[in-house]
Amino acid sequence: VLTEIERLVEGVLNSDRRSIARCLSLVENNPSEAERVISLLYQHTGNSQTVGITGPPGSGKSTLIDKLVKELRRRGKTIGVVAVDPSSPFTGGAFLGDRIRMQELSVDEGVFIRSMATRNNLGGLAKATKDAVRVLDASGKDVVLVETVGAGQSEVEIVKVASTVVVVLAPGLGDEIQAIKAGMMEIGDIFVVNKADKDNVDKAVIDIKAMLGLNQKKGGWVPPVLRTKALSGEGVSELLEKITEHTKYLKGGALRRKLLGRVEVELVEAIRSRVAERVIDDLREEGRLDEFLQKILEKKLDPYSAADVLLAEKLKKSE
Ligand SMILES: Nc1nc2c(ncn2[C@@H]2O[C@H](COP(=O)(O)OP(=O)(O)OP(=O)(O)O)[C@@H](O)[C@H]2O)c(=O)[nH]1
Ligand SMILES: [Mg+2]
Repeated sequence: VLTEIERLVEGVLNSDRRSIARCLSLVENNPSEAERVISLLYQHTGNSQTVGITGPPGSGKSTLIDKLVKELRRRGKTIGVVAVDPSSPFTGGAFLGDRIRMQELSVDEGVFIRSMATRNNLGGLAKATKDAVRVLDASGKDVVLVETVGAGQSEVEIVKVASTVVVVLAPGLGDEIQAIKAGMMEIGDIFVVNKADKDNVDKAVIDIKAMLGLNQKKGGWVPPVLRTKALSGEGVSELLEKITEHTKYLKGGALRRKLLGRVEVELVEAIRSRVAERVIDDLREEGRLDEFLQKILEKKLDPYSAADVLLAEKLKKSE
């Protein structure tokens, strides 16, 4: 007999929409159940092409994704989209538009769109996003697109769930300056100057190329700078060609290195959170947590020494 979680996982693997939706809700709202689901799905992941779309608020990311999805559908691909919106104050205006677009696309069986809630802290959101991508990947989508607003460093981190990162900028508005600040120059594999129907496009392209020249590594992938008009769809198929080119480049060896680095970070994170949880649970059970907190507050103990003491205790107990 299958457990409920096993049935859910089987549904996802069969690309059942309802199972995917339920699984994504778990990932978002129930971290411990989510870990069980991901454990079961894990061996079925890694087959999708994952593409992060990031950039300053309002640069046209959602409009571009809408056009990318339509073009990919024309090419017979199935698609998952995760829209992360950790900074809703910026995006208030665009959200309704996104919703309408999403409804339109979600009638299509080959497309699954999910927007992630904003109530999580950024760390939790990053983890939930990574797992959401895994769910869509395991469900058999050919391509998974992730939209994040690149407004701050931690938001930029989120997009690292993707193998290919597309940075979408728009002319004017000092976006270029914003981009350096947020570290977008380092994470972009492909740069897009959207709203190419506007003035100052050439200047934006030149600026970005100049900045890229500064931190370019020899022998690696040279990030192209493209122009798009997301509203009309102009430049979208060129963007898809570049994404495919980048995927091919990654398969030449760079992907394994990239993924090994990420797997290490993830393993360290998982150990860290489990150890912390166990130590704190013990303390709480024994009714000693408050005592430790008070001591630290009263400067009788510092947090680092407290951690050393508690870890030593825990290790001794488990001998
Ligand atoms: N002129 C022009 N406007 C565009 C173009 N692409 C998008 N826009 C407009 O720019 C505004 C923002 O577009 P969105 O696609 O919502 O931008 P976004 O980057 O997803 O925005 P956030 O998610 O809020 O960060 C909308 O009013 C779009 O219609 C374009 O190529 N040219
Ligand atoms: Mg958007």
